[in-house]
Amino acid sequence: MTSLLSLVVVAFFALLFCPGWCETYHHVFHVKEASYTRLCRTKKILTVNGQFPGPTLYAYGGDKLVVKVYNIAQENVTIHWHGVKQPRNPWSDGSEYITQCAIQPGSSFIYTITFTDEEGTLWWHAHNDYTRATVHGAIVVYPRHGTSYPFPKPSGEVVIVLGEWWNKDVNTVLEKALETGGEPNASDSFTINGQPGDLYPCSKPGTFRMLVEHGKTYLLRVVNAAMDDGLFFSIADHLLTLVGSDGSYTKALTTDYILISPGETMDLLLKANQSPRNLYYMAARAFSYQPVNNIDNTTTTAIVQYKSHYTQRSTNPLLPTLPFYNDTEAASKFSFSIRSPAGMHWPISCPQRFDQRMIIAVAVNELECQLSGSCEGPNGTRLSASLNNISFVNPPIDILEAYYKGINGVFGASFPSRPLQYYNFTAEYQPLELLKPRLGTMVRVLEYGATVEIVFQGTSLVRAESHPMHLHGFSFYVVGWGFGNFNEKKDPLGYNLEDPPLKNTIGVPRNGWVAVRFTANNPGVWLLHCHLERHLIWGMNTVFLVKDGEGPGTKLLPPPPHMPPC
Ligand SMILES: *[C@@H]1O[C@H](CO)[C@@H](O)[C@H](O)[C@H]1NC(C)=O
Ligand SMILES: *[C@@H]1O[C@H](CO)[C@@H](O)[C@H](O)[C@H]1NC(C)=O
Ligand SMILES: *[C@@H]1O[C@H](CO)[C@@H](O)[C@H](O)[C@H]1NC(C)=O
Ligand SMILES: *[C@@H]1O[C@H](CO)[C@@H](O)[C@H](O)[C@H]1NC(C)=O
Ligand SMILES: *[C@@H]1O[C@H](CO)[C@@H](O)[C@H](O)[C@H]1NC(C)=O
Ligand SMILES: *[C@@H]1O[C@H](CO)[C@@H](O)[C@H](O)[C@H]1NC(C)=O
Ligand SMILES: *[C@@H]1O[C@H](CO)[C@@H](O)[C@H](O)[C@H]1NC(C)=O
Ligand SMILES: [Cu+2]
Repeated sequence: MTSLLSLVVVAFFALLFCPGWCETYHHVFHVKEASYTRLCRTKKILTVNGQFPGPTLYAYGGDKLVVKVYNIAQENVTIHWHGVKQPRNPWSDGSEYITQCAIQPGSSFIYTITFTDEEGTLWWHAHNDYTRATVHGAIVVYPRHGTSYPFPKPSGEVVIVLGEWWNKDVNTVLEKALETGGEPNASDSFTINGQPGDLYPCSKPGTFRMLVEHGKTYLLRVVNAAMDDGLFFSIADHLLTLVGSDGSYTKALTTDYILISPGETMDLLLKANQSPRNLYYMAARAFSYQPVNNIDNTTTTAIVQYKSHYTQRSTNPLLPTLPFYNDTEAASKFSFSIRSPAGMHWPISCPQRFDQRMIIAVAVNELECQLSGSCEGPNGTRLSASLNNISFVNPPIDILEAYYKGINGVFGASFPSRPLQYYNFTAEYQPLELLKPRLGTMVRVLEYGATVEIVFQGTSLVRAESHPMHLHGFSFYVVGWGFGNFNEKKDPLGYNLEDPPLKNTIGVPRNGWVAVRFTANNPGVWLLHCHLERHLIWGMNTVFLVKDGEGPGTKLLPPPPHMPPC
């Protein structure tokens, strides 16, 4: 009798999450070193299955992937499935010190990746130290069986992974930065599908080529897997039509360039409607406010080539014009034009009211130098970063384990819902006494089902920058943004609650703010962080601990049999 009842309950939830046919697919990832030659030199990098970028995973809406990760390299690794909500199962989220300890050399771990409403393009990447520089790949989620895209089916599709290449070993870059307290060295090139492209030395033969047929439309699934820079991206003489981002569809938005922050994905339709006789570059370049000598100001390219015997291969491809590297207007204009489809077939579930509003000040900070000499941060200090003035300190064991087993002393629960101190967040000059953060391992506890608004307030402490904020375990609706300080009385009046885009990563405008809303209906332990890797390393993160709900299907799942030990 009970088993019959539980069968009915299971069938009910299977139908709820998976009205069509859903499948489970198995994959094996071997994390290992491989030799790659770029920019005239050969070096060993950490890869999955020897590939850079790593393998693309394919699924249909509602499917499940099971990935067994063997670490046969010399260093620790964890893998995060960026943008997959993983309902009730943070055990497979892959963030080191938050939901698991590292998979150490010689050991393995099985991740279960459960898709629900995600469709479009997502990605996976390592989530410890600087390993994600080369350990990453795309996830393609086709429409759930029996459904279709909200746009005409394209004739073909191509995954475009934007990345970075360092001539030095990335671990050395990180170690050096942490040791000296200064900025990590900028990369030596950006890459498109692992290739720097024609404008870099020794790179022409490998340049990625996309072949198109005149008159056809293609879907570009663009992922920004770069570590430290947003990227402007464009294709010479061609318009791009955005139709999806971060695993959700959008209203069609036609543009001649896009801005894509680290962590974001963009699904773009490309109509091959220009002269087949020319070659066209697709190109990407940094969007950054780093001091001039600290940014990689180079341009990566790939070639769009028409399948036609008329193509004059000897001609130089046309280069698109990209916005200038510090063009805030161009960045915000694109980012905040994105909208949800929000029609009858694509209902949105944006909370119209909220149980709590959090205001989170996002800041770069300074700490005292701990070297005998002076550090390489501003004025001889050591660089740091914080959310609401708390610079996150990694705990000795992961927070999820401590929460699940009731182990005390690993984290505190007092992450403030507002800045403890109000100041002119975006002032041109900041008082020096504000620059030093508190250190701590603080989480914010959320009740199951609470509707939450977060206003990310950019600050000019140390240096005003644009911060791509990413939340694990959820997507959120981006309901408002502006420059300057958030005004709690006036600014909410201008919110878009009609067709806000559903995202998992959003760039906080430089010296500005952005407001997002979500429902805390996914019990577990979920990381919130800036997706600029150097800021994450410096502590620009916190954790939401979402409590269990009352009813069936609202509680954290038990851990798999073998979690990696610390
Ligand atoms: C960083 O760049 C500086 C100057 O170009 C160089 O001297 C230093 O060796 C680099 N450090 C690393 C770790 O790449
Ligand atoms: C960055 O590159 C662009 C185009 O290649 C160039 O116009 C600009 O002067 C460069 N900026 C710096 C700071 O090097
Ligand atoms: C953008 O860069 C240019 C040249 O490097 C500089 O003159 C200008 O002040 C910068 N703008 C901002 C807002 O930083
Ligand atoms: C905050 O600083 C900005 C930039 O310097 C300035 O324009 C603004 O007036 C200041 N706001 C207040 C309330 O002082
Ligand atoms: C952050 O906290 C430290 C230590 O309490 C304090 O000195 C500093 O002024 C605070 N900064 C801000 C921006 O609140
Ligand atoms: C560096 O120190 C000078 C002099 O005390 C001060 O004016 C400046 O704001 C400081 N800059 C930073 C980023 O700490
Ligand atoms: C690898 O992970 C283990 C377990 O968390 C940790 O004890 C060790 O220090 C890590 N090694 C490195 C090099 O980070
Ligand atoms: Cu940041």
